[in-house]
Amino acid sequence: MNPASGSTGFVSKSRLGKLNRGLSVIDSYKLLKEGKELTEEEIFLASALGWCIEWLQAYFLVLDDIMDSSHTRRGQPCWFRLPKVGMIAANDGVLLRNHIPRILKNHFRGKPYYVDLLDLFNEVEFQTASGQMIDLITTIQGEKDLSKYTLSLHRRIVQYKTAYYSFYLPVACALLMAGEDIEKHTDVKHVLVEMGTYFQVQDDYLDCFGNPETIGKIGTDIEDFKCSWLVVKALEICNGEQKKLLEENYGKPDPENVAKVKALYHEINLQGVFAEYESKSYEKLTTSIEAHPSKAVQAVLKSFLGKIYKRQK
Ligand code: GPP
Ligand code: MG
Ligand code: MG
Ligand code: MG
Repeated sequence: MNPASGSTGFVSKSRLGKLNRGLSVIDSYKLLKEGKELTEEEIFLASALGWCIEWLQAYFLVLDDIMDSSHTRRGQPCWFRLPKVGMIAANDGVLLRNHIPRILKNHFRGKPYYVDLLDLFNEVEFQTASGQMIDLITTIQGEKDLSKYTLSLHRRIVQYKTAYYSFYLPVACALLMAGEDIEKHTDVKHVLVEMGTYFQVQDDYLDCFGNPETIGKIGTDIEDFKCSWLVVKALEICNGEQKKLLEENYGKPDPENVAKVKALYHEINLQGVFAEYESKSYEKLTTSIEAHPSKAVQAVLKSFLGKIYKRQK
């Protein structure tokens, strides 16, 4: 029985991943085909690529939760938190990752775009691990200095750790399947990276202001001294006294310190600042999408944006 199903055998939706990234490959491919009925083989192959992205995501999350000392994921304890799992989770992560080249070899070996697919997954994994590295080394104990937390550092982190694998990768898979040269689609990549940046700002926002029941995870960014969009914005807005409060309380595990940071976020109305950022980002992204010459590509990008705008989870 699936461990998520409990005694009823019924798997509650909130305890599963949303599969957004995987499903986006199929959606994007359909839109690129402009209404032409897909063959069974095409649906199968697009689904296989979608699953490759889901394995990649599972691998990242299992390891990210260890690195972030997180507690819950998808409404359950993080995998490494299970007493019988512990650090075996690190090897499980590697096994999850190994599904990707195996699936690609099984189903795409004979395709003209096989090498490009392998290269794409390798490159995106490298970008993500590089972003994760910057995310982690900015929080090193003993070097806790909030003055380095700027929007440009935040942007670099989130672009690499989130945007490439979550947004560019599904569309790049669909483009390769459609016989396109992805090197020629730098404008599409640019819009998707912008969208991925907006998506991670939402993730940072939900870490503090989201409902753990809905997002399936308990935030740890304040405790972990993360270069979150919230702390960067707070530092921009705060007066001297408020900055001192942040310096004294940010990055400490004690719930009392965390509560003080959250109270400050409320006091300076970070929720309002985020709401404004959200609508401005939506407008900017829509303008960039509408500037694209292909209606099919516009449809792919608009469908992505529609899925994440004002998301609560
Ligand atoms: C999201 O950061 C980034 C990742 C999941 C990439 C991890 C990359 C590795 C190479 C392990 P996050 O920590 O804010 O995500 P969440 O809020 O879901 O924990
Ligand atoms: Mg995390
Ligand atoms: Mg992380
Ligand atoms: Mg997060």
